[in-house]
Amino acid sequence: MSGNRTFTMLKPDTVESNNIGNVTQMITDAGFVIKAMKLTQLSKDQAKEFYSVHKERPFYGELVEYMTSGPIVAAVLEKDNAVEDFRNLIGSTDPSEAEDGTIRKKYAESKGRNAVHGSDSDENAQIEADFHFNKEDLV
Ligand code: DAT
Ligand code: MG
Repeated sequence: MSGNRTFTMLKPDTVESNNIGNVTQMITDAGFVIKAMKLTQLSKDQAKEFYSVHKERPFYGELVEYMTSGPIVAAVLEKDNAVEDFRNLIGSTDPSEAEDGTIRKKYAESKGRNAVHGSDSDENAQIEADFHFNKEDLV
């Protein structure tokens, strides 16, 4: 996967508040093309592995609990400069610091329950997409 793809999850708060459609609309309006998408629920082991980079952080347990509290939507997105452009579209981790017009400004409840995930590098986008999808799942 080169610099034109990123990986996202619409987190449990987005699914629970019935905002899958609204958030997906913001993503496609911003020019991203959906290459793969599925509604799924993470097991504890999957969430621990996905967020293992944060395992020493004080919020790790809370993060794993939250990410396994309900279904999520995992997706692979394509656009030029996908990783950076998607981070700009989602906004700061803490929604109180997120810019107007970003997904987190509009839909995130808090720094913990912050509506969406976006990969932070091309390398991680590839790893995260592979975590959730097989090659044949991508259109
Ligand atoms: P981002 O999701 O913006 O890439 P991150 O990679 O630093 O942020 O952290 C991953 C997730 O962990 C984040 O989306 C929500 C949670 N998190 C981060 N910092 C937190 C904090 N101080 N308190 C509670 N949850 C936090
Ligand atoms: Mg991150």
